[in-house]
Amino acid sequence: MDETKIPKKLQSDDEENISLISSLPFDVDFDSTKLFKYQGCWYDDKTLQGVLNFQRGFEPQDTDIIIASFPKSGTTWLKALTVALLERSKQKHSSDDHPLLLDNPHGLVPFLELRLFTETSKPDLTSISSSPRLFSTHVAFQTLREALKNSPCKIVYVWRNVKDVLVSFWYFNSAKLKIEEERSILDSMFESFCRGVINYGPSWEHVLNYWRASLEDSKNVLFLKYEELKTEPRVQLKRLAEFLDCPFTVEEEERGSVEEILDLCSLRNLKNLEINKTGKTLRGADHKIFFRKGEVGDSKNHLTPEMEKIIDMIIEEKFEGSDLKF
Ligand code: PAP
Repeated sequence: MDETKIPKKLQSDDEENISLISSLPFDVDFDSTKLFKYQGCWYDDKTLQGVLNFQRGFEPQDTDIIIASFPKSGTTWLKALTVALLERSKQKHSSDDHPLLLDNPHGLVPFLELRLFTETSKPDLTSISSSPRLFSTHVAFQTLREALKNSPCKIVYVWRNVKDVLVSFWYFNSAKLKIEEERSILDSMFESFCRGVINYGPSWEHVLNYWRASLEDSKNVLFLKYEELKTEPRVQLKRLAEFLDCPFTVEEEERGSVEEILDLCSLRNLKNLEINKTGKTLRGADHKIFFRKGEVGDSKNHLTPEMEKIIDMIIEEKFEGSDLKF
């Protein structure tokens, strides 16, 4: 491409990013991708460019809601639940025009660093019509906080047992590459996870930093656990609704709105929607690969007892002093 045709802002974003990235410590992950350590968190080059653009250019609105997570921790589910909660206040839908029937949760709640800010620090966000605006991110809390520039946006974080995260990631990665799940890849991913050198890792730092933030600022940071969403979905959904200032009314509860949303957003339902069976994200990933089993403890079927023991020991040590447990 002729350089003179690249918008000026984009050129200077790229130059600033490349110069910063080249000064950072680096390492390689399970598939030899070079990762760079930025603000305590590892990112591949392309992701990090999006992170830097986001930090530099995001103009938060006080009403924004940010869904945050370490990848494979329940992001898609939480996006669906949040969309469904907020839709209640909008005009009545007919049975077939609910946003979740028309688009995948990732299309409805765009990633900041992975979609909106990948190319530029000044994307045009005027077409985002939802109010409040809904965004998502996998970036570390310290990085998100800087990007939010003291704006009191609401952050909802979901975390999950890292052993299930690892296995989910293995399946996702194979599905994305359209290859069989290979044991050797899981073994290499395990090693990367344990070293913490994985995109957005270390996973324990990710969780701990959002957890601390939720203690310090419970009005603006909600900390949810995937396993609790599974075991007590009603309680957790109502917690989310209250946090987002849209609690269920008595009439809604009597009418079964809580169950309706849980059913709409269930893995079984979302997985079987036409849009999720056949559609693709803007980045070209099949929607269907975001929906698999959604089981707690599926890692037992894939990790050896020795692998489990090693992860348990790492997490026990890292979570010491917190009340976090898998
Ligand atoms: P992402 O970070 O790439 O968006 P994310 O949605 O966090 O992925 O994680 C995908 C996991 O959530 C999958 O778990 P599994 O591999 O263990 O099965 C997926 O099945 C699960 N998942 C997706 N949607 C739902 C849902 N509606 N309810 C429960 N689990 C879900």
